[in-house]
Amino acid sequence: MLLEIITLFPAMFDGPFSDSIIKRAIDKGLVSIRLVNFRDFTEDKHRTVDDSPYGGDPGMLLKPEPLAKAIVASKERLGDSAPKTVCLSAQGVPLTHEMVETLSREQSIILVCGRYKGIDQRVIDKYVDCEISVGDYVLSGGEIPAMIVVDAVTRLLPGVLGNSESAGKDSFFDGLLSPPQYTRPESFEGMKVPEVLLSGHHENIRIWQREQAAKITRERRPDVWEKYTKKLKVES
Ligand code: 4F9
Repeated sequence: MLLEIITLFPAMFDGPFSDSIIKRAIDKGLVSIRLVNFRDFTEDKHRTVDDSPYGGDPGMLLKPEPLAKAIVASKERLGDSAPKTVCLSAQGVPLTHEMVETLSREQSIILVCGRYKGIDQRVIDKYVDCEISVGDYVLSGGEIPAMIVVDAVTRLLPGVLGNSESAGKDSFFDGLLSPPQYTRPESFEGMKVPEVLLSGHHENIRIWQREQAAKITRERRPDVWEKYTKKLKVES
């Protein structure tokens, strides 16, 4: 997969992309990530990327020309007639595992990281396919959300995870949160590992894990629980 990330702060990505699973995926040639600083697409002496919004609201907006030029340059370089172009913004649709799976099947993706009060709407209308939010809180920009998308998508690419890490049993894979997990020692600061997990009775262990997963999903994420029960009804 080819990724191009359009940002004013390419150095923010150095750390997260130079360790662990993303680094391994890059080293194996399974994903290639190019960082593009759209300030390089300005043409004025001051390399201006922002301007005040029409309508008189306070704060600054990203002006359209440098961003649009950077997106067009990425599209040309990718050689994909229609690379998925995604903007990270608080106005986006909330990211879900299904969206991550869909994105992981793309040949190439352009991620556009907004800053300040956002981006001139005409860039979104003409050049962006979808806007994604990673949660209902305001961040300083789209860079960390872009890292989240890259992490979530990269681990689904064929060959990235080894067998022991396989994505199949992760939270949300089967629509529920993961049950609590334990490792050695059997007793830690007076707290015991639940008896059933030590029993060696695989059927009972699975039943217990299902019950726990259902319980915490119901309690903590009624939204996820509702989606899960609806899906069960459709399937039966
Ligand atoms: C982007 C928040 C994606 C949540 C970008 C300010 C953002 C965001 N998800 N907030 N700029």
